[in-house]
Amino acid sequence: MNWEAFLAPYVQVVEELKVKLKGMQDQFEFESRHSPIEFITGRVKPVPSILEKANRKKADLPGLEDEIQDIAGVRVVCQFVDDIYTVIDMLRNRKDFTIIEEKDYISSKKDSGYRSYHMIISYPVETIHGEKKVIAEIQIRTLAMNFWAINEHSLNYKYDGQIPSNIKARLKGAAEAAFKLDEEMAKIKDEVQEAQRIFHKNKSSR
Ligand code: 0O2
Ligand code: 0O2
Repeated sequence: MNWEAFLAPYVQVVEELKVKLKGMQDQFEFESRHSPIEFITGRVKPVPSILEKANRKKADLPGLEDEIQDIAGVRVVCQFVDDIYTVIDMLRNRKDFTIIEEKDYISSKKDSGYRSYHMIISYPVETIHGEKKVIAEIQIRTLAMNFWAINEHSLNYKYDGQIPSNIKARLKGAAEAAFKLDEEMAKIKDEVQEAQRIFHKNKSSR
């Protein structure tokens, strides 16, 4: 298997999506509007993780591209929960890819406590052999959801997916605390945005 050749279109998708999403973020800033996007990250899944997931899903190499939907992954991190829905609406209105599936782990969190909104998209990439449709996953989450997920992810690595039950229980508690933090921040969002508007007005009238 020539992994470099296989992964090349995925590398391109991640790069293109990062540029496009960062472009959306910049436009909000040019217009002095609150950007629903705080930051963007992305990665192509490392080969050992692809093989491990293929094994877990009992996917054969030819079917790999359909079975593993997050070989190309881009993450959009937002300040507030309702920013997530603004981002979702903007993504639904785009014409440069099609949405295959949406997974709402915000209204129905996973057993682990994981919260996030996932969009699985089909993204057309131009290759020297013509257009290739590549499946990619966009994860949209708040800073608090992201903080929880990266810590839980590290622990999963440490314990090889078998997190001890006392730590699992703590993680569930931490997920609830992150959820409460998002709720509390939502309540003062208007205050924060009004302060930002006043700040911009004063700055531009100077
Ligand atoms: P792990 O634990 O093995 O995942 P940049 O130059 O900043 O654009 P960079 O530095 O290569 O890009 O990485 P980035 O985009 O900041 O990502 C940092 C970490 O977040 C990486 O973890 C990625 O695996 C993970 N990550 C980022 N975006 C996604 C995504 O959309 N999906 C998934 N599943 N993971 C993502 P590490 O450090 O490789 O460690
Ligand atoms: P990594 O290391 O981040 O790349 P499905 O076919 O829907 O059952 P799949 O593809 O696992 O299976 O979909 P799902 O559950 O939507 O998860 C896709 C990605 O979401 C994961 O990729 C993680 O990045 C993230 N995710 C899902 N559940 C959790 C969780 O409980 N904790 C954390 N921290 N992240 C989660 P990978 O390939 O599992 O991992």
